[in-house]
Amino acid sequence: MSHIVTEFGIQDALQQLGIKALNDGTSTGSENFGSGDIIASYSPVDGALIGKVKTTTKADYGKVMVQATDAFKTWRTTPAPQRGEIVRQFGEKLRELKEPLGKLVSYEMGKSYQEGLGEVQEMIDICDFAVGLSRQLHGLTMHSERPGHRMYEQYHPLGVVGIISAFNFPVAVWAWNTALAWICGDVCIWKPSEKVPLCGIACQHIAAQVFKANNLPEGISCLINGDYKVGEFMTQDPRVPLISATGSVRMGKIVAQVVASRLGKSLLELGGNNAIIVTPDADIKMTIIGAVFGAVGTAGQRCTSTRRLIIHESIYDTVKEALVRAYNQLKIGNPLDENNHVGPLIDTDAVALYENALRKVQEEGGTLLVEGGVLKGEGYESGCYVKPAIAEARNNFKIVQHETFAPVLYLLKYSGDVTNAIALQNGVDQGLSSAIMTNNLREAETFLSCVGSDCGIANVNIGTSGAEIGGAFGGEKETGGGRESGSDAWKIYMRRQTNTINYTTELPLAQGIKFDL
Ligand code: UN1
Repeated sequence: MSHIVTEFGIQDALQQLGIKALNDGTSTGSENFGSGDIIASYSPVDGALIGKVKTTTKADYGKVMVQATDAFKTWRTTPAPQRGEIVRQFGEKLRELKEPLGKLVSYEMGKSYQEGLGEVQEMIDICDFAVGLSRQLHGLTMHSERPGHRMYEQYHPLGVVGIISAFNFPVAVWAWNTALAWICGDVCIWKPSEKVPLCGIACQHIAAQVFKANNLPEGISCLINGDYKVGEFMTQDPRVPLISATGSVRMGKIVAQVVASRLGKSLLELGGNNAIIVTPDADIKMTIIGAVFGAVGTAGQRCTSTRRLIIHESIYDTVKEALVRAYNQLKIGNPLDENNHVGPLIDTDAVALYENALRKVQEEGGTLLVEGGVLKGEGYESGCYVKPAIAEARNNFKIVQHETFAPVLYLLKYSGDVTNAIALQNGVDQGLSSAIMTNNLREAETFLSCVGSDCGIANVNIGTSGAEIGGAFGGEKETGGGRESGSDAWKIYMRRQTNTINYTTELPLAQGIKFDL
């Protein structure tokens, strides 16, 4: 047993979450969820086997679908505020279990414990948001052109919502979707990333307890496990009207096409290639904090991570030197140890992609300012720890155009006014998050205007990551166009119906058409 498991209380956390500790080759907490091949979950923190999970076969999926569709019959007729009450209880359970769940997120995924707690906090926040929303699922009323007629629209539950989530936010992204879908009257089937299956099982246990305590069917929340083939059970299934998928652009293009071929709806939250523009009017201290957290937080594995810094030539050297100084102070190591800033990448495949990016940027003519490299030796036995790197590059390099899910930051120089920086910022295929650091109102407003950033998220004087749940989250272009979480994102989880009611004894037709019999 790894010392990290004991020293950092992982064992207790697993117990509190109802996940049987093992390393003995049997399945954990997954008895109800599958009879297929077994996937093992290894921690990128210390390389230890945390648990094994049975995957979902096509036959298992069939049973899950029966449970889900049955549960939908009960759930859709439960009044929305009562559904909100269930979500409130789920949020309360998350408050109780914030520490163990945050710890599991940190240990299974590799992000810092603080970020693990932050992720659970996002779940709690979206529950609170959804509770209020459960009394506000309102449509509009319109005036009818016909006398004695009333016209309005209302929103009804959609049915079974399929959620496919990525490893980097193993619990929060599911919660953004499921908390809203639940209050909307939908039931959910979730396929978490096969890299973090125990986080999925922990969440399923929490949800199941709440449903049981309220005599509700567990089918309101279903979990399936496995790789993309298991995801295909849902994307191909016409009984699943909405697929919400988070992950790579490559994955999203496949999901979008499969779902569109059966005219289903998809909500896609795909890759980003996020930049911060640093203008001559930027506060340098704030810039460095925002850029460093954006680039190295979650070891550069957020879809909102800062990948490019677009710096004005007049302050380029100042920013560059301050950044290098800050990078030299970064502590890399066990993410459960709060002294460390940066934890491991998710696995050694991710390490290979990181190394590839460093190689490619040099081949294309870039220069490494902070070299990076894979860490070896005590504490780094998992082989997943890398040093955050900075490279001077150009926006048209192929590798700069590509999202590498690792802590590699590209510095790009611009001259002239802010429109040149905006052109660079927009000059990529992705369109998730963007930011400008400036105290100049003209620059800030130009950046936010319709000729400014083309991203779904555009920030002034904060970094690209760490969006709050209250706003709609998502992006344009290859990021997929979906919006999750706050604002009116709930509408995608419902079907809209327009109703016209005639309370007269006449039957006038619209558009003035006469049809006398
Ligand atoms: C993601 O990386 O898929 O804005 C989600 C952020 C977080 C969510 C990131 N609230 O960085």
